[in-house]
Amino acid sequence: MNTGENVKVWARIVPAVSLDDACAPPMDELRRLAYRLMSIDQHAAEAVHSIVGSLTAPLQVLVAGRSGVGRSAVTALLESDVFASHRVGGAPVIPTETRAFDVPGAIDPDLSSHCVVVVVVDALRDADRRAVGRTSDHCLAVLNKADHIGDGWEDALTRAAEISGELSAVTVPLVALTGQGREAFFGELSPLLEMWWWRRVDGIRSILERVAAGAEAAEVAGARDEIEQYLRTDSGLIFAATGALVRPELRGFVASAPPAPTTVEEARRCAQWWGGPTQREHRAWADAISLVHRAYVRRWVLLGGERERSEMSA
Ligand SMILES: Nc1nc2c(ncn2[C@@H]2O[C@H](COP(=O)(O)OP(=O)(O)OP(=O)(O)O)[C@@H](O)[C@H]2O)c(=O)[nH]1
Ligand SMILES: [Mg+2]
Repeated sequence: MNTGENVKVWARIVPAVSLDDACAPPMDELRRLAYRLMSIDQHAAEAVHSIVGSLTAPLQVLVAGRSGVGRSAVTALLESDVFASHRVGGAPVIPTETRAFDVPGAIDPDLSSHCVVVVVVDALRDADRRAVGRTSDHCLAVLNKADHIGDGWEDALTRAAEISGELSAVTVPLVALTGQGREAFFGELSPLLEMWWWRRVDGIRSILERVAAGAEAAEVAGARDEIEQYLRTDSGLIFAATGALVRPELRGFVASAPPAPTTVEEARRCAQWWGGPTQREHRAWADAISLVHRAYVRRWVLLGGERERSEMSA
């Protein structure tokens, strides 16, 4: 469930003001890798190009809910000038109205692999809870038609907070027809879309490993080395680890982990925490957790930590 506390998880390794700041340099590194591969292995170069393309491909946000709650109006608001120009890591956002929930004789739409806005109105129904339950953690609830709630905006905010508790999802009041409440709505939706974008980054490493293995099998000299070298660079490692950090199975760890390091001492503490005994016992150790650990060791070195004197390795 999106209860709000995990937003900006991606800024835990590299403190960055905006996602653009965090992702532009590593995306340039990937482009440079593709360029270097062009003279070695055309197939591998194209694969890396398409990875960069997939990062900037449109990001779909589904607008779901029961019939008549205002899905079309909310979709239209997301398509309006203010939000329409919004980009996430270079990717445009495409709002899409789903079929209605709770239509007799029809199966409810599948929301599991998307970023979702669930539109509800006052007086929740089981179908609303079901819709939120279908969305993994990428869901924001909108309490639409807030102009019909109580005596003013304060009442709408209070009701949205109650509904947020009932749904276990961040809920914002909105009047989709007039746009009242849209700043808070867009403000809550952006970090959700950013988390979703980092999921794309999380898939890169395994694709690159496959491309490297393919180059090896095809006996193209040098391509595998180039890719493996990229994966070992500070940029490649930290980018991949940031993607791994947004995995749902690490949510508990991330919540209790030290915040983003800005000093060498803080980075040392992060590296030690992520490399600690409890973490090593977790089934995600060999993959996600050890990757995050190694990224913090790199951050520690980049901030001035001296590798020789330490027992830390990466
Ligand atoms: N008062 C008020 N009415 C709204 C608001 N948003 C939508 N409506 C009205 O609610 C009705 C349904 O809105 P839609 O956006 O068509 O709802 P929908 O969920 O797309 O409906 P279907 O696609 O027909 O199932 C329309 O008459 C809208 O004008 C709102 O914020 N306040
Ligand atoms: Mg509609």
